[in-house]
Amino acid sequence: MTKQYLELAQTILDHGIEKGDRTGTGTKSIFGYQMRFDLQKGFPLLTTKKTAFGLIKSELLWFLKGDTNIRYLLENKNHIWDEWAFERYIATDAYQGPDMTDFGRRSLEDASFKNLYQEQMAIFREKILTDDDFSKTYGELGNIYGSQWRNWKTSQGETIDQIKDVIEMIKKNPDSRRLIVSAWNPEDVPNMALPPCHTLFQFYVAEGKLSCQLYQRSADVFLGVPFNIASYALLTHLIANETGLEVGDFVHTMGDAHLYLNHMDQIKEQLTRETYALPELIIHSPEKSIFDMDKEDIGIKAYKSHPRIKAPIAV
Ligand code: DHF
Ligand code: TMP
Repeated sequence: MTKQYLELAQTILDHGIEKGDRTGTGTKSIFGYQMRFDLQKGFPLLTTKKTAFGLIKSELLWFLKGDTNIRYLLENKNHIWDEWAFERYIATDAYQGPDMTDFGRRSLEDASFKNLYQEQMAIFREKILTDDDFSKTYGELGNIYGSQWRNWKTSQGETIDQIKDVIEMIKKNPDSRRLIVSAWNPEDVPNMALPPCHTLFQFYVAEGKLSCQLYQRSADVFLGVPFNIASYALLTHLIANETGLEVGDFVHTMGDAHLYLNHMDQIKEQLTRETYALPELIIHSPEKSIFDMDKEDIGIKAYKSHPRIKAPIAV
């Protein structure tokens, strides 16, 4: 698995085209790429860089709850969505602190600004955790994944629970070619903190095994992709458990697959590292419904990896 990931990175280094992007960071990018991981051969968590499975798990459980407010993530010490909630907050009149325009880029270039930003971010996090009214308004990321997966709004004023429906369909009609969940809702895209990167996924059942294919429109290969692979592998395991199937393949299809220009040293370091055997996923309480799973119910065994490599995230 790790080898396939490194091959993707090497392909972008060799053939990627330098391209500007929304965040102003700059990328090397290719368009259209596919990887396939046999989930029977171990759980696809990168071994050439320590990858935080705990964060991947709490983010997925958060999506599955239909939650789009970062308070739950903060309660679980998960900060991967903080910047996008903060970005929305500073654009409102409620924010009265120093100018935070372009905080992501400026904090990389200016150490004293970085201090100022970290102070404001710390205040923001504390308020999200302690002030109910504040968190209801400013902890919200809009109708991102959780909302589209569990509460897709219809033109009739009803909601569709795509996850519940797809589980029912897998059980009743496993041969169906319509086993799809879409997070891309064109009407809602303008109101999201970040339009869904993992846009649409489809399940496939054959010989008692459940496979899943994801279409990811935009893929940050150094930071986002290791999380995305493990997250969809975990989702496939959970849905297979729920529907009484074994796991099959996770197929990862990407649109714009890019390496940010400030991740080049980090990815090159990773490319020098040897791979280890993959860990194993353990579902401790397989009898539980997917909707009642807690983080204690899911674990990873025998994860051996090289140390973490830090990299700045493009906001
Ligand atoms: N924006 C960009 N530019 N890239 C992303 O991958 C991305 N992902 C988002 C939201 N916006 C994004 C949600 N997922 C990290 C990983 C996934 C993620 C957001 C952030 C991340 O920063 N990972 C670091 C630190 C993890 C930690 O806190 O320990 C890593 O080293 O993996
Ligand atoms: P974009 O909306 O301009 O495409 O920017 C989104 C960035 O975030 C892009 O670099 C892709 C990255 N990303 C991932 O790779 N995986 C994710 O799960 C998320 C949410 C974002």
